Amino acid sequence: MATKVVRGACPHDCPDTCGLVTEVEDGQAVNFYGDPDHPITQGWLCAKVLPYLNHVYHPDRLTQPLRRVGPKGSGQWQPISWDEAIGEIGQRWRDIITEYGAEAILPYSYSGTLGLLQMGVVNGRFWNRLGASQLERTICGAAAEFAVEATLGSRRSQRYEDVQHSQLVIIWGHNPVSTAPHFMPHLLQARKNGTQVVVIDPRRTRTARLADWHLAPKPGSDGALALGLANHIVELGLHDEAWLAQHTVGWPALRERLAEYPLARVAQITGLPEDDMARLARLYAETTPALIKIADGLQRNFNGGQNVRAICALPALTGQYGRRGGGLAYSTSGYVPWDGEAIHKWAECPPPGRKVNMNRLGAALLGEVDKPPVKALFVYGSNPAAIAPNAGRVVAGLRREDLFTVVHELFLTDTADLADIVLPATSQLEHADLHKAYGHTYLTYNHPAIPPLGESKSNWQVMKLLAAEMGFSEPWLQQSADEVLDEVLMATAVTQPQFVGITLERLKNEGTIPLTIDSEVPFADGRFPTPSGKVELYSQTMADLGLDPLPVWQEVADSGGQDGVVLNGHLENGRFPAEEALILLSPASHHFTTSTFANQADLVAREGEPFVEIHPEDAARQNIQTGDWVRLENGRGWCEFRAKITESVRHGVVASPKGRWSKWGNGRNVNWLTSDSLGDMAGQSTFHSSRVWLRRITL
Ligand SMILES: Nc1nc2c(c(=O)[nH]1)N[C@H]1C(S)=C(S)[C@@H](COP(=O)(O)OP(=O)(O)OC[C@H]3O[C@@H](n4cnc5c(=O)[nH]c(N)nc54)[C@H](O)[C@@H]3O)O[C@H]1N2
Ligand SMILES: Nc1nc2c(c(=O)[nH]1)N[C@H]1C(S)=C(S)[C@@H](COP(=O)(O)OP(=O)(O)OC[C@H]3O[C@@H](n4cnc5c(=O)[nH]c(N)nc54)[C@H](O)[C@@H]3O)O[C@H]1N2
Ligand code: SF4
Ligand SMILES: [Mo]
Repeated sequence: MATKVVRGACPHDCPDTCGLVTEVEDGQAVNFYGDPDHPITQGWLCAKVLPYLNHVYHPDRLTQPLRRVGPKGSGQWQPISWDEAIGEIGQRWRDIITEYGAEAILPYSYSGTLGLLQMGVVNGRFWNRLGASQLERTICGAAAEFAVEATLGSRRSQRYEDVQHSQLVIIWGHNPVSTAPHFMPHLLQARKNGTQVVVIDPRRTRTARLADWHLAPKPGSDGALALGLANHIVELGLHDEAWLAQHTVGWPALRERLAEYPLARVAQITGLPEDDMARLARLYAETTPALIKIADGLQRNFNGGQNVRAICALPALTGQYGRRGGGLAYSTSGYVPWDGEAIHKWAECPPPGRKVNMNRLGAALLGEVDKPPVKALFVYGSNPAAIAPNAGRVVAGLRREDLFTVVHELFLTDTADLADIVLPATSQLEHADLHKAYGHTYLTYNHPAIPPLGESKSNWQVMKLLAAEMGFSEPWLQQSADEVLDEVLMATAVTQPQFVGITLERLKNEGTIPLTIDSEVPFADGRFPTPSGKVELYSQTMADLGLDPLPVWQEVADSGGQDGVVLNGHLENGRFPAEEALILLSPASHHFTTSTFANQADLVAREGEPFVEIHPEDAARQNIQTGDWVRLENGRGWCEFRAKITESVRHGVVASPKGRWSKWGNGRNVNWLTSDSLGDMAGQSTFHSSRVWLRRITL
């Protein structure tokens, strides 16, 4: 039988955006592997996506639209046709629009796929035409994006392989072994050649285990650490006055601010020994090129935006920006600004004013948003019942009898369980798309490899059906996938020279094409696309928003859901004693992408039972041993885990990875404990600021 070889792109939330190869026989995918010709992938895939055919052909894949027949959440469904499903959605929406207006409809989506079409365009066109509420997509990295752009003007990073030129790499609150695996071979090669690798993380992560030096500060203390290191560098006279004078705004003011961060004070805040910080400051100042690599984990804190601002100041202090192997590696997203108008059609359909922050979903459904109330929810590419903070409130909101919820999904997730109508979605092997990356600058076209399973349809197909049902006649709501991709590519190339010559036809033929970036080294010309053209240590943008225009460390404590957030002070009252509070981190798991894959038996087996890591000192106080069942609780809720006693978390910190499906762990997961307060910038999530209390339980 003839084997067809089909090239694609990994759609999952990961900076590597791998090239995929699917071998197909008679419409069935029979073999699947990393594209050997993809410059980043180099023929290998991560542990999560390598067994992808188990995901695509999972026996639980949804294949038909379903209508709820029993009470919400009862698991009683009746298969219906697509015509019935779309007709019913249209009827319910029209009634809601008549009574409350279209802003009573809220689309909820995030990163099930990162495709230009199935995420980008799908998030824009139809919802703008409908006039639905806009979702503020702030759950992941909003504060860091905002902080980095305010400071440097754009999100640009050097190429993974350029780490070969770094003499020192500080990986700060980031765990690339799990979350950016294709960076690792380059880092390990560099290390072999003498590059020093330092990891700053309250947990001894898989990445930290491979480093020369691991420092474990208290969560949320990074701003103080960065400013303390900067202060010490200035005290030693190791900063680069000339570079600062030429390339930055606000250095004199920042210099004054730094005096507030002597190492003695910073040691109190971070819990790190003064000597270690002094050594790190000297190492950083005396080693060139020195790279700081961050991602988003570290900024999911109340003070996360300012902490990132403080970190961004360090490479300026020692003149590391613009050097090959130096500076800051955060994201390459700034190189690929798709044409917004082509995606959203704002000119024809100005978006309505009403915005809902996705971190506040539970609160919004329970009445925080009332003009108009949210009466209909349409969820796709996301599993909010499992991944949004303060899950108890999200679930209570989803259980509202008067809320009409549609979930478009591959599986009956925790969220789909609470829907009124479930629509079956295609997997990446079943639809077309185009992918950029946030860790590199290649574009990759995803050819559909196999026909849709059962009656499943892609996000864009569903938008087209809904548009027709609502009577919208705009041609841009009925284009084919390739017509949409072509339009966005062409529109983007008009203003972005890096796209010139990159056509859809070439992408379809060649699979992966690099953008033409004028310099491989970010900011090599010494120009920063900020209003001043310089690194904005002092940011007028921040000042205009009422934020501190200089990097600052703010002490912030979560109330644990007892009575709001306490700024610059300690919470003493409440049901739980403040002195026994622990900080809960819920980082990326190695074998799932947030909740994607957490229903796949082979990967669940490798990840093990839901567990929480506890430092021996914290465990000893309650006589907890590895293997015991423990309950974490706070004012928001509780969840039970197997205890793992380990020194890989610092004391005062417990860690349990994100992404478990609640229905497979006594109906709850870690997000029943997490904070849904917003961070200091851009409406950011604050998962890692969550305070919890620990106790042993007997089952
Ligand atoms: N295997 C796997 N890969 C993934 C994902 C996944 O779920 N699994 N998720 C994807 C997504 S959605 C994203 S956004 C990225 C995230 O990529 P990363 O940011 O690398 O991942 P996280 O585990 O969220 O956070 C990184 C580290 O931050 C640490 N941390 C938390 N709070 C603090 C703090 O206050 N200070 C410091 N210094 N460190 C802190 C955590 O202990 C954690 O080890 O990964 C993507 N890749
Ligand atoms: N406790 C805690 N929670 C967290 C975080 C944390 O650090 N700690 N991190 C947060 C972060 S960084 C992120 S990015 C979010 C991610 O949260 P989500 O964006 O919700 O991501 P996933 O959990 O991967 O769920 C994606 C869903 O989309 C579905 N899907 C995939 N492809 C398609 C498609 O083409 N069409 C449709 N209709 N559906 C599709 C998948 O089956 C899956 O159920 O989680 C957040 N949650
Ligand atoms: S999740 Fe990341 S590393 Fe894994 S295949 Fe996808 S892009 Fe590659
Ligand atoms: Mo994310």
